[in-house]
Amino acid sequence: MALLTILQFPDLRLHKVAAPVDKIDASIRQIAKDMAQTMYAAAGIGLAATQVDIHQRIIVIDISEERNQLITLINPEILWASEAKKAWTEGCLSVPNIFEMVERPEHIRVRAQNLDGDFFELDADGLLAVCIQHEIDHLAGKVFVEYLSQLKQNRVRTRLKKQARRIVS
Ligand code: K1U
Ligand code: ZN
Repeated sequence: MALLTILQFPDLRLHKVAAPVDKIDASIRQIAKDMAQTMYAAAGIGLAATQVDIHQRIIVIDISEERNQLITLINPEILWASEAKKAWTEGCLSVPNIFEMVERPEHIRVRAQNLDGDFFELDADGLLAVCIQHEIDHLAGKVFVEYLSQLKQNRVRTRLKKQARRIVS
């Protein structure tokens, strides 16, 4: 297993669109394992392959407090999203120390494949629904700060630049 490097916003590679996985083989299973290890090491609740510069439709998620309920979604697609929306505070391992409210559909149904290639459907609400939508956005090259007003996005960029300067000095 290996820890992967997480790309940091505004790295342009975060905006690449991920391709579908056509064969779920040993190399895909290894990527998913490494992604899970990277997510746990970074204390995140989700990670999309895009964030580790792998542009294939692979997501790992674990929202459990015990950190023992790993969900791997290969080729995830949202089948249905509720009209009802809810705002949650989101964070992102690619945008460190920035937490902002984003409004998204409250309930979703997702279809994906597991590591054996079997299709499954998942109904999600609450934090799981938020996290799945956030990760599927990454696969489309979208970072959560893009939901914010231009003014807030500029403030985020300024805060990230200041953080980076603090780390260097
Ligand atoms: O995509 C990522 O970078 C992972 C991200 C997932 C996420 C968290 C919160 C809302 C939507 C998506 C994180 O894990 S950020 C760090 C974190 O553990 C966290 C932040 C806020 C609330 C709960 C957890
Ligand atoms: Zn993220």
